[in-house]
Amino acid sequence: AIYINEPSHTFNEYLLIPGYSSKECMPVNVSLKTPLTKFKKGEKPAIEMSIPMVSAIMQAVSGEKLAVALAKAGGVSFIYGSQTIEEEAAMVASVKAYKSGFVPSDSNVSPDMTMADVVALKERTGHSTVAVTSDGTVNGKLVGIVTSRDYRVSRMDPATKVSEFMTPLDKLIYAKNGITLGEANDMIWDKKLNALPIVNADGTLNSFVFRKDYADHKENPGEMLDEKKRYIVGAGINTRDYAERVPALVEAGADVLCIDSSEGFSEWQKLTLEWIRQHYGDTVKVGAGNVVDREGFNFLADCGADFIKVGIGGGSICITRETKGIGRGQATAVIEVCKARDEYYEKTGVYIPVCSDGGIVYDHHITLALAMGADFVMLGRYFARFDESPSEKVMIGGTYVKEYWGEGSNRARNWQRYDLGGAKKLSFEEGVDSYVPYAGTLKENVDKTTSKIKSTMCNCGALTIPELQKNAKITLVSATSIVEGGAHDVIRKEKNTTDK
Ligand code: MZP
Repeated sequence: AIYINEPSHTFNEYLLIPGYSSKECMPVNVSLKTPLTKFKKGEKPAIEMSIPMVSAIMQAVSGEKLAVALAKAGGVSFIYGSQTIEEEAAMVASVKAYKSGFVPSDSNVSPDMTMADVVALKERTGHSTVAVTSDGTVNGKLVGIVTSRDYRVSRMDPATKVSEFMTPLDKLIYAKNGITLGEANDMIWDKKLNALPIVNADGTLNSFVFRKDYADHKENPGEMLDEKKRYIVGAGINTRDYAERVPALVEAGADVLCIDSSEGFSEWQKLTLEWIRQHYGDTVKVGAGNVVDREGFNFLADCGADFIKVGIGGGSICITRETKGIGRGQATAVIEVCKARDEYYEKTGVYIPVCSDGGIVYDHHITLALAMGADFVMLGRYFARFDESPSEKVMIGGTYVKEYWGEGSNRARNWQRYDLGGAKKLSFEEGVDSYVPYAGTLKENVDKTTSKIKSTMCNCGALTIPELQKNAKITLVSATSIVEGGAHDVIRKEKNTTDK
């Protein structure tokens, strides 16, 4: 046997050491954009996400409702594969049938920011118009806009406050949500605007219609603003019925697939990837996994995976380590695989995104996973807690909880995930059936989580995920200092169990 004498570690055994934060290091300037699929040096990935979060390929997590909510928030869901091919394809098709509105502008500032902040924001997003909302978020009330002309003037005095330069609401041309694209376009041209803000009934910003939006959609001026664009959705596949399942999912409109397996360093994954490449070339994007070391990563990279998932045994509902004695501490696995990914990129010029799958307990574990090199994380327990997950919400002991069960539990019976050939059945359980605290809507939770990630990134002096990966300083902590990390030596008045 080969012995690795260094213990493998979990995220909870690490902390980030703050780096230098310049005055540009404000959450509003942080971009969480990240690649989902591989790309060559100098090229762009076929699919990018606005937030580094995807939902687990699980019955209790990724149905069509959650997929739409997560796509709206900028991430991607992978519809679960432990259902018939027809059922899974129908779920994918129903997500694709939703039509998204014009994407809400990510250019939001609050009135008390400076024009230097606006200029930085404009340069980052490329938008000609910036929304000024009461608190700088898309949920705040629209109180004004700052246009390209204002930036030019403000360059002379970047310290000026936005409130002094913005066009206030009472002087503003804006439209109520529900008008047609043709009507919006007429207003844009009549009033010589670059962009028309659209507000919801409660006065919050819904979106901007830019001239470019009209150019992209002008063949259909009657289209209601809420139409045309489709949400990105992924779907899980297995290594048994891919010859039937993949065509059905592609036909239904799946944008990306992922082989769902508890252990991905196998010939079964190679055969699946080969079949997809033979039949679809590179047009069908497919992730593979899960692996926990350099050899596993290199194998799947050479087989042609579009992204590679890391994690064995760390999932909240997973008992694989207890039942089979296989696995690796999630942080150690991510660190080693990401190092292999960087070496592969150096050698081949092909960047294969790495997904850290399972074991995220606190929001800051996401930031740690990213700092350790992951491009995005896959979460099950986290999303299962929300209104949009497919599972039942029940009251237990006076509190609302949602059901959450593993794919390797007798309830899900996803034998294909654990398949090593042989009988088509789950011989023993590798997952449990459980409850998780109910936590409300996806949007409010994802907003809170991403704002924590952005805030930590600012403390580390990073405005993008690649900057965090390059510059983060990470320290192992002792068992005693983990205790010091929570509230201690006080009697807490109350604890919100859903707020991590
Ligand atoms: P978590 O976010 O709940 O900690 O972990 C979710 C991940 O656990 C999934 O993405 C999947 O990789 C893994 N999983 C799903 N079912 C089981 C099981 O029954 C499991 N053992 O380990």
